[in-house]
Amino acid sequence: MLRTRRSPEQTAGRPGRSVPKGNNVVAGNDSGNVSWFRFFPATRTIKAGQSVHFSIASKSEIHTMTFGPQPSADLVMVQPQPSGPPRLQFNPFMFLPSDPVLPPYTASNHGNGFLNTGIMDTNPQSPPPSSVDVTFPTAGTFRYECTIHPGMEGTIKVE
Ligand SMILES: [Cu+2]
Repeated sequence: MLRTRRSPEQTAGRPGRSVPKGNNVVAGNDSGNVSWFRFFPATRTIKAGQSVHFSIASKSEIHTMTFGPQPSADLVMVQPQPSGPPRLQFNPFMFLPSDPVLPPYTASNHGNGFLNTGIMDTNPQSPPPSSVDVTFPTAGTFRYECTIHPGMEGTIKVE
């Protein structure tokens, strides 16, 4: 009998096992002490007018789904003061939702296609949500990134 052996890379963690079905995208995944800074699946295809249900699986990380231009590479904003030390402030464009209620994504939100879910986490005691729905009324290919983890990116294809 012929058997297929899996390499250690294929069996360790196996993030592919967690790929959700339907119009779901899951950010991150924990596997033992390893956190996967990826979106599952990396590309999700939906029909125009449908919504994507973004959620977070990682118990140890926070993530955002941010469309359009990335707000800034700087997690912390430095504001010089007339006197004394500069004021340090977390960049709200990275952490907070772009809108009080997320509107449909049209690639021209805020004039430049910016839409940020804001931080999500899995802690029910904390203010950030663990899931967000975004509706895509028009066809197109829309890239998004996590502002917290450079290189953590995904694509929504709307047909
Ligand atoms: Cu992230």
